[in-house]
Amino acid sequence: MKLYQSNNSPNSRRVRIYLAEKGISMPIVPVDLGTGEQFSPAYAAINPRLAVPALVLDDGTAIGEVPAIIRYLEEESPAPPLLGTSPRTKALVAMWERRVEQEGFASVMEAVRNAVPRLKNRAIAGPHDYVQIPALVERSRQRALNFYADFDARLADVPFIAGDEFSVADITAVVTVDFATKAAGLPIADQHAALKRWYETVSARPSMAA
Ligand SMILES: N[C@@H](CCC(=O)N[C@@H](CS)C(=O)NCC(=O)O)C(=O)O
Repeated sequence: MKLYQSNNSPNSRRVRIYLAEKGISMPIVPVDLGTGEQFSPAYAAINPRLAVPALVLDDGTAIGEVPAIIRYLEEESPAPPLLGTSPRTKALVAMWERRVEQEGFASVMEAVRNAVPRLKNRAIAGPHDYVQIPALVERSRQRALNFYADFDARLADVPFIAGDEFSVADITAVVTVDFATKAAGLPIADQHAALKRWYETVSARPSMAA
């Protein structure tokens, strides 16, 4: 197996953290988004969506999309479990991770991609060009702030996003907070004490350096 990824890609970081949590190592192939390597014919043959990360199996099968990559790795290496263990916890992890992705990660991504000058015609990653819509930025930032407030309320009741156990939902949420802080100037506000407590606990895990 090989992982095609980029060091400054938040989606790639989700997989790198997952691999570190599981203790899985594999060859890492860098894809330079700065020079547009994702558009090269060689990479398009691996992932026609022209996005990182992509996992290539020994038989040549290429898997794109972070949740699909993680699903494959979890089936192959179930311990320690990061996608839940029972029907109940598997569903809860899937629900919470999807919520983090849609309400948090996607909002921050939209705020950044519609604002950064070098992404002028690349407001959405993938094979099609989309112009930026500056009016979306403020709404996306508001959605990100609502994500913080809603997940602060959630984390007042439970230690981790999906409940009692650390899971991929926490990985996606940490990547969201770090990306929001660095790329959108949206750190967690002091008033969100539960979210801050959770963030300090989970970001101290060695995997988060990945
Ligand atoms: N839904 C995809 C999103 C992948 C994605 O958007 N990756 C970004 C990097 S974080 C990318 O490849 N960007 C290339 C570009 O902007 O052209 C996934 O889950 O893997």
